[in-house]
Amino acid sequence: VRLRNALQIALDRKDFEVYYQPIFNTANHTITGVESLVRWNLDGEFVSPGEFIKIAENTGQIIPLGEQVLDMVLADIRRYPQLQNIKVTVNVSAQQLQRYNFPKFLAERLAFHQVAARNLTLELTEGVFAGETMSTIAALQQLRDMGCHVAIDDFGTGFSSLSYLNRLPADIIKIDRVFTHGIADDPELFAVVQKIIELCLHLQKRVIVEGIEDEVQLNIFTQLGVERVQGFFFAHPMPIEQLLKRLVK
Ligand code: G
Ligand code: G
Ligand code: MN
Ligand code: NA
Repeated sequence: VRLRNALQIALDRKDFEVYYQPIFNTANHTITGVESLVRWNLDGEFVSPGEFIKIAENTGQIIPLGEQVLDMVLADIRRYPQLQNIKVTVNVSAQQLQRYNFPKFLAERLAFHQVAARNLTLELTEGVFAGETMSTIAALQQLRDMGCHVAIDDFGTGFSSLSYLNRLPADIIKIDRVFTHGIADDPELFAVVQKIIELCLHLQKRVIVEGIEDEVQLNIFTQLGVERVQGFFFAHPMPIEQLLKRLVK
């Protein structure tokens, strides 16, 4: 309850900021995109999004929070042309798709900020397919029809999934970092991940591997044909000012 109240005050005061974690091309290690990640500075300390996002999802506060994040990201894209040449992803919770007409809201915000839909990728976890599947799939298809890209986040951790991979209206599959962390010393896990990646590429989904923390992991995934990676080995999430320095170079 305490965190919920604090969250409401933070929403009213717009106390949130957005950090960006770069996504890299394995071929030449250039930045091809960034994932936006909300940050909440409460009395000088960051509250973990893992903690407050869950609360916001349970209380419905995820709706206004998601709107504030989206507005901050779109304002950044509009303001910094460097962000218009790369893909910017925004995490979207299932509730945002299920509780109201998210595609319509997004279209309004894109128009307001004068940002093109193709600049934006929406990241949804497999969990969105747990309930109201038909309306969710319809909403995702609508987002793609608008010109946005859709990514499935944390792939492999949900209840899913291979059985409907081909039916998901998604352009991008983000392989969860639990697979990345185990891959170097678990041959069975390696075999599973290899098959998942093969299948994704066969279905012409772009694959992004998350949680790359060392060169061994990077080399393994590069050899498996992965072209996009994200993780602390390359860069942590960072404020926009820091990101801009890396984009100029
Ligand atoms: O940034 P960090 O790794 O601590 O994020 C923890 C979790 O919070 C991740 O699962 C991430 O997807 C989620 N998250 C971060 N920013 C946002 C956001 O703006 N919206 C939603 N819905 N989830 C987010
Ligand atoms: O669930 P989602 O993929 O949206 O979570 C994104 C979060 O993962 C970010 O908040 C970021 O802090 C975290 N993250 C990004 N790269 C790494 C990494 O290499 N290792 C670990 N442990 N976490 C990471
Ligand atoms: Mn994500
Ligand atoms: Na993830």
